[in-house]
Amino acid sequence: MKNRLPFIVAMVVTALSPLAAAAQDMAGMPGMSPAAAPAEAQGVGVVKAIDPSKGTITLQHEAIASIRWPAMSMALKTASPDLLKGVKVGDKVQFTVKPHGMDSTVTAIEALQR
Ligand SMILES: [Cu+2]
Repeated sequence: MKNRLPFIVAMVVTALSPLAAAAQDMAGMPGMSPAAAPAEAQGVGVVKAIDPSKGTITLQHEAIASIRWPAMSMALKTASPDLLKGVKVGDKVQFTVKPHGMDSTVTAIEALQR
């Protein structure tokens, strides 16, 4: 994951942007590369851990074809700590992610039927 994600981001940038050459160099640098931030994507996964102090949630998510993410377990930042209140470890969830390499952010999340 740590090695593959920047490559995946670069692939997405290459596919979407005429500024790909410049954007690849800055992929993963928060705020530096608007071209490296494609539209939000929908994912499904299982909550493996929640860290309220960091505002992160670890999801074992399925592959997300639209942003070329393979299935993996990863810790994600959340747009708001409130997002963590409605879910718990073990929940199967549907989530919205704003992909940006290791700084990808969950912007919405809800538990699916248990
Ligand atoms: Cu992932």
